[in-house]
Parts: sequence; structure tokens; C-alpha cells
Amino acid sequence: PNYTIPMKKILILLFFCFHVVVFAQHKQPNIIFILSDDHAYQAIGAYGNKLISTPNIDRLAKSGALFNNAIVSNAICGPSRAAFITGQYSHKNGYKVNDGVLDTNQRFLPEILSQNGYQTAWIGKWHLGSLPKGFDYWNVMPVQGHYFNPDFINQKNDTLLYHGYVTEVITELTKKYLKDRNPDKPFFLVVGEKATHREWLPDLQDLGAYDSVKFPLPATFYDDYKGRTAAAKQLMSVGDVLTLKTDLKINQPFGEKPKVNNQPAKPAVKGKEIEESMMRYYQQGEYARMDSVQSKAYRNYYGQLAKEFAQLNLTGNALKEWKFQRYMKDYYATAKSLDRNIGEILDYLDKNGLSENTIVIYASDQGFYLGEHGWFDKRFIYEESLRTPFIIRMPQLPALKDKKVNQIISNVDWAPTILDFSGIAKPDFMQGKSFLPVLKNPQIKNWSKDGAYYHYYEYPGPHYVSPHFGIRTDDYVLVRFYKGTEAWELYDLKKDPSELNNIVDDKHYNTIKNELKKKLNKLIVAYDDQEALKVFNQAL
Ligand code: SGN
Ligand code: CA
Repeated sequence: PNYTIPMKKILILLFFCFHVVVFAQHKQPNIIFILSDDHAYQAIGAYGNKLISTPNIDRLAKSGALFNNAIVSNAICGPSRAAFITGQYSHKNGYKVNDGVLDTNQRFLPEILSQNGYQTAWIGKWHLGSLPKGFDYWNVMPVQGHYFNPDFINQKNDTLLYHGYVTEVITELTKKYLKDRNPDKPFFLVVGEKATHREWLPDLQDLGAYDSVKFPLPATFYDDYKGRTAAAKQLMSVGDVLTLKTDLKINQPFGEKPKVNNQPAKPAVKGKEIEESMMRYYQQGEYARMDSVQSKAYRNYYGQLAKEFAQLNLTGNALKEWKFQRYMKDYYATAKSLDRNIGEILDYLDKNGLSENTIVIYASDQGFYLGEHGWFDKRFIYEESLRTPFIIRMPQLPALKDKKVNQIISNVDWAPTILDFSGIAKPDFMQGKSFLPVLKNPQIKNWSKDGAYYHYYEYPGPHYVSPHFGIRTDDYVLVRFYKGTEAWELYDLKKDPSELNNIVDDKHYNTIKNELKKKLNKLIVAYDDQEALKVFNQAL
């Protein structure tokens, strides 16, 4: 028999198939998602901050798109991450508050990417109780992780201590992953940063980086919370809740009493005793993890500050404002390493010819208060915590360069969008919606979320923010608080961007309020949030 012709046909077919596969893979972009922790959009140059510098995040923004209205669905760590990898709201994926255990009997984004040819990885902070599932590679820090010499647990279940500063360690692990990965498959990699989580411990080289900057007090620092009961009840104020000792690292061996009748406070201990007390303090808690070089740098830097602080004998507003300055200096110094390390990752991509086919996203797990309303922390549906930085560089869409996008997107939309990059259909369980159409055309008119849905649960600890749900549209935010506080709130974001004036009882806004309530009800029903529906119906 003559096999020549069929063999030729088979070869042609094989050749064709090979090209289809190669072409498809070429079209599947690599994706790096850098997810920081508590990094406020107000803390980024590209978002308008002129007091600090974030050259690398800015560089990403210059070559990509920056979203001004990227919001989260539940502004705390674990729930935000769970929403990311499930594309679902907290009431569906079950992860409503921190320190639970994410139910791994559900499907996650990496599994769907794997089925479609991707290799997937998560490195760094994870904070979902259970260990990562569905990733081909992972190496994560238990719970919140540590700034110095952090422990990591990997998929072989080995817990290893990595010597060094956390942000640097994460970058090293990231580069190693990129180097060792299978070069024939596209990758999806999440880099989970610890920075800038409380309590802010800068890298040694960044101690004092912003000491010469006087940070202006936010206009709402002395907010009186009039007409806002839930805001009045929280425990997240810089002036009163942030601790001198742990958060600001100011040990006070000099005696904590403020001056009485204009008499200077008497030092509790003197001379050598002060040094010894300092020594002891910087050997405890987080400092116990440090090596001698690290703890010495901390002892010198914060020890000096503690001495200066003791001389000042501050009380009242002066003390609150001093705490605010120190909070800002530590926060921004911690962010400095974060930005530098993002630069390091971008450089690695450039040097290794990966930039062209890699989509890079930078976002935080939520926003953060930098003294607005007098606060640190997050949780509220109010702007600073609701909105998270979101910057995306997509070489595939060159028109996106240096674009500012105002469309509202939510973190439940992240997963559907990532799937859409490779034309992978969104699975039914995902509640978000791909915003690739917005990336292709930022001016698009008919891509609308018709308001984004929000539901926060964790109560009472650690910050006494009443559970609430609500809707955020381009112009308004309508909220229902239902535990601890029972109240509706409505803000006109165009007229009152700081959300100081709760206009829910203002008759002029009756029509708007009723429309928003209808829209909110529609979202609750569409997303099937039974708990909210019950409260909503009782609260009408
Ligand atoms: C810790 C912090 C809180 C913070 C939560 C959640 N306290 O409990 O201030 O709100 O984490 O943060 S601390 O004294 O331990 O720093 S989250 O980013 O994980 O949601
Ligand atoms: Ca967080």
C-alpha cells in the first residue's frame, strides 16, 4: 500500500494544529496582579499626591489606565481577596469577615484559568484562613505575615523563615517564580504584598524618609460626625485609638503622665535606665523577630523620637496632630519600599522580554483613611475605604496609555475581566462582569453597573464599625446601617465629596432617595443577598 498521501495529509494537519496552539498561546497574555494591603489611592502620586513619591506606580499609570472609581464590595482584607478569586459578593462565597476559613469546596479563578492553559501562582499575603487551592504554585504568609524575617508556608506544607524585609522577600520569590516557570505556558501570578498594613514598619533604608515633610491635616480631621451615628461610634481614630507604643513605636520610659499645673512630667527613669528600658522594648513583639542590625536601627531611630516626644509633653489636639504626623511618616516610609519593589518587578519584566505580553495590574484590597474623618483603617462605604487604587498596563491596548477612567468597577469584576483577556467565558457562579469593554473604549456609554453594591459585616471588633449595605452611583451613595446603629444615610458626592452632610431626611432629595432605594433593592435581589433583603424590607 502507498501511504505517501495520507502521511502528507497528517503532517499538514499536525503543522496546522501546532500553529493554532502556538497562536492561541501567543494571544493568551500573561497576567501579574500586584495586590497590596491597605494602600490608599490618596497615597499615590498618580492619584494626585504631591508630598510623597511613588515613581514606579506612577510609571505603570503612565503606560496604562488609572481607575478613579474602582470600588470594593466589602472593605477588609480577607473578604476582598475572596471576592477577587470567586468573582462573588461575600454573602455568596461565604467569606464575610476576616479570620474565617474560606470554603474551598467552591471553584476559584485560577482553576478556570488552568483549564484554559494557564499556569497560576499566589505569592505573599493571602489571609483567607484555608491554604490556597487551585494555584499550581503558592508560597504565602500565615495570617497577616510579618514585616521582618517573615515565615512563609508553601504547597509542600513547609514553613520557612526568609531573612529580610517582607516586601523585598516577596519580590525575590516573585522573580524566582518567573525565572523557574514553564516558559511555554502563559501565567497568572498574584503578588500579595503585606505593605502597607498596620503597624507600619518601614524597611531600614526608609526609616525617616519623610521626616522633613509636614503633612497637612485633612480638612475633616476634626470631624464631629453630626448626623452620622455609625461614624460617631467607630474606634479607629488617629488621635485616640492609634497607640503611641505599638502603632507609632514610641516607647515611653520617661513616664507617660502629661504635665500637671505646668510642671514638666518627671522622667520615670533616668540615664542608663532609659537605655535599658529602650533595649528591652525593642526586643519584644515584632522586634523579637529582628536580627541585631535590624533591631539596632529601630532602637536608634525610634529611641531618638521617643526622647524628643518626651521633651514635648504634648496633650490635647497637639498630641493628636503629633500622632497624625508620625502615622503619615511611618505609613509613607513603608509605602516607599512597596513602590521600589513594584519597580523591581517591572524592571524584571523589561529585562526578560516579558513586558510585551504581560498585563500588569496594581490594586489594593481596599482603600484606607489617612486621617480623613480623623481615622486610620477602612471598613466604611465612605469614599476613602470604598475606593481602591486600580491601575492596569495592557500592552495589547496601546491606546490605554496614561488614561484616567471614571467608570465604576468593583472587585467582583476583576475575575470575569481576567478571564475575558483570553476570551474565556465567565462561569455562571461569578456575579461580577468583565470590564474589558471599558478598557477597549473608556468612553463607552452603555457599560454601566447602574450603581455598585456594597455590604460590610465585621462587628463589633476590632474597630466597631456597624454592619451596613448600600449602593454607590456616579453621584450618590445610599447606605443602610443595621447593627450597632440602625439608620439610613445619603450623600450627594458632587456637592459633598467628603460625605459630611447626611441628606437622607432632606425633602429636596426625596425623589433621588426613592430612586436609589429602588436601585439598591434591585441589586440586592439580583445578587440574592437574603440577609440584606430582610433588613431592607424591615427598614423601609
Ligand atoms: C488587625 C489590625 C486592624 C485591622 C485588621 C484587619 N490591628 O486586626 O487595625 O483593621 O487587622 O486588617 S493590629 O493591631 O493587629 O494591627 S486587614 O487588612 O487584614 O483587613
Ligand atoms: Ca487590607
